[in-house]
Amino acid sequence: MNLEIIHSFKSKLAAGGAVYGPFMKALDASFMEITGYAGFDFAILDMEHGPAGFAEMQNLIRGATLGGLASLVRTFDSSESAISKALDLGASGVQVPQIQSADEARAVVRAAKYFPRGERGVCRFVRAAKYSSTPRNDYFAQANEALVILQVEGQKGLDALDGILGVEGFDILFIGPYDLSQSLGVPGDVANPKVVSAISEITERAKRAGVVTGVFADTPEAAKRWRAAGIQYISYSTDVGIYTEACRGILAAIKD
Ligand code: 3PY
Ligand code: MG
Repeated sequence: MNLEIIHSFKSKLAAGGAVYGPFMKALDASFMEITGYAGFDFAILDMEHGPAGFAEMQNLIRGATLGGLASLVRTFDSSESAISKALDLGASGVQVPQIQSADEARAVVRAAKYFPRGERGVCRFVRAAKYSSTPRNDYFAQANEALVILQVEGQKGLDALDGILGVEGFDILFIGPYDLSQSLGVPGDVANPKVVSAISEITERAKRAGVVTGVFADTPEAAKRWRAAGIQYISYSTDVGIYTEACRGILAAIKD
């Protein structure tokens, strides 16, 4: 894990600023470097909807670090192994989908932190500890700095929101508009007033609880709107979506 990157990410948030980054599905670490060199703050390496396994993940994390990006692994679920394997590879943090209760949120924090915050499986012969080169006491203290991001994106999560917001030890509550749209009966229609008002309500409740929020946006207008509403962690589109739009834009500009 790269502490400098984690500290710079956290200090931007603590100063009330915003951080921006795309979800990544591509398996080539060059795209992680490119994303960082282009000026994004973080990348979300997607194990929920992307093809990468853990072996690819470690190279993607290396690429992110070279590009100066915080590497946040979206785990495929909230299991202990999905979380600790991603952190062992040296990710800056984990982003866990579909959190549905305060108990589940507490279990995620327990799996992501060492004593006294949690019960993360202990091994220092991992990339995150420079394969044992980091002195052991330093490693176990530093490792608890890794970011924990919880996704709330369904009716059950909404029903349990106050309990989830009260859990100690996570950094950001992330709202997933797409899954939310499905659970509100308008699948995929993320601009629907039902979805927009649910996101606004979650944001306001999180603000009152002193919790930093994040959201996914796939248009510049949505990203700006949510930033203006006080959301600080703005995940913008995906590597493949950005590439698709760029290809279409180029063709539209050059074809008769
Ligand atoms: C969602 O919108 O459901 C996400 O998980 C992020 O795109
Ligand atoms: Mg989702």
